[in-house]
Amino acid sequence: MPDLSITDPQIKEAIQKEIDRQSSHLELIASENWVTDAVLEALGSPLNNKYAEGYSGNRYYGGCSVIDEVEDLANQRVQELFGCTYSNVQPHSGSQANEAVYYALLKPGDTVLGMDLNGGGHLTHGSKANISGSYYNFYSYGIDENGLIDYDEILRLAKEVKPKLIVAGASSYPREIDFKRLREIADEVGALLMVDMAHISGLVAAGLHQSPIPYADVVTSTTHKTLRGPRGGMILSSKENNEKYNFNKAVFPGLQGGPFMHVIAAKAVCFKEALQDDFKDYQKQIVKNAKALAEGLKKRGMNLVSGGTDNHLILIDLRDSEITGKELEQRLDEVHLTTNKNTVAGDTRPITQTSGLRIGTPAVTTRGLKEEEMDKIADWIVRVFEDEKNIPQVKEEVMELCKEFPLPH
Ligand code: DSN
Repeated sequence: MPDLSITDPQIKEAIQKEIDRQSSHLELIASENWVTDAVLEALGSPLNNKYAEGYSGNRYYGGCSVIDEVEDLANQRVQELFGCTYSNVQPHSGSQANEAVYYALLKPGDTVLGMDLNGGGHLTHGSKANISGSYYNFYSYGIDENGLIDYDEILRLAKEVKPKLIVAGASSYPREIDFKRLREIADEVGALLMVDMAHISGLVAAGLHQSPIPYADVVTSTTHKTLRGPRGGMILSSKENNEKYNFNKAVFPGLQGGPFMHVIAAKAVCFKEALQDDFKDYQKQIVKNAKALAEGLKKRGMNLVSGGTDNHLILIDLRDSEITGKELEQRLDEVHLTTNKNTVAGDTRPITQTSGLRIGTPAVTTRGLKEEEMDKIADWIVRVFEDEKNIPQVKEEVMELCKEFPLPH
């Protein structure tokens, strides 16, 4: 077979350019990571070629015996990893997993209580711009003046709006979430509880964050953030709940057609990696790095939402600054520090500008950076924030560090 450089030099070149960009930049987007060569090998395998609509032992296509083995392995491993009795590894993304759960549990117009986008929630937690906010009657809870989830306020709201479902979990909340308390609130108002643990699933797998599994009726996640697997989603629950709500049917044929078997194989590889002891060490380092970065930013005068972090991410609060989230993101891009602008609670700027900047440590931790380097990153962010004239010098220093820490493969 001819190489891609012969059959499609434009795409080959684009891939090489992206590899070069990833090598020469520090990746600080909280939802991104580096996968192992093993995960990439499964993703690039001929399993891509197989249609397998249905589930193991009950497919709509012939030739699925090997595919069944792969999907069974993925399910066994993820259930061992998170201590649950049901999983569905077919959702193509976290958003698809969330929509499938809504489809299984709700009817259009049903009332749901989820976390507001500005407080840290995800688009699929009821944003008007998303199908969730359009098909279902979503109400939102946010964070208090200290940047923390106010559980009493959630209870008050839940009593007022009487949701059928409470959605917990977040995309930009830097603190640990109390799932036990949310279960109590759900029980008090007779609601179901769904937890979207996409951002923190690696921390949960390593036992560094309270697991939602014992408390939620159903848990969704992506597989590519702290969990460090291929891009994709999954649903976790109990056998009994799947019998009751039929999550499988909601995923297929409800929402999706054929599963991406190469991605499911890569998920299986990721779950095996996450079951190893060194995965726990990796997750511990992610949190140590985030704390060191938060301290480095704070001691240099930056405001952080909630004053710090318990997990893998930090949210810089720029509401008092003339510089918007977008401007800081652009300045940091120039020095090869990749971050993303983010709305924050009380944000008065448009979503295209924002008053926040989200920073995460999973990818740089995979690259081998530790607390010492986190302090350097804090210093660079603050120098670039304070004066654009520092950009050329900081860029040089960032690129030097990138050379010291080559990509893991
Ligand atoms: N888009 C993801 C993130 O960056 O957090 C959430 O799905």
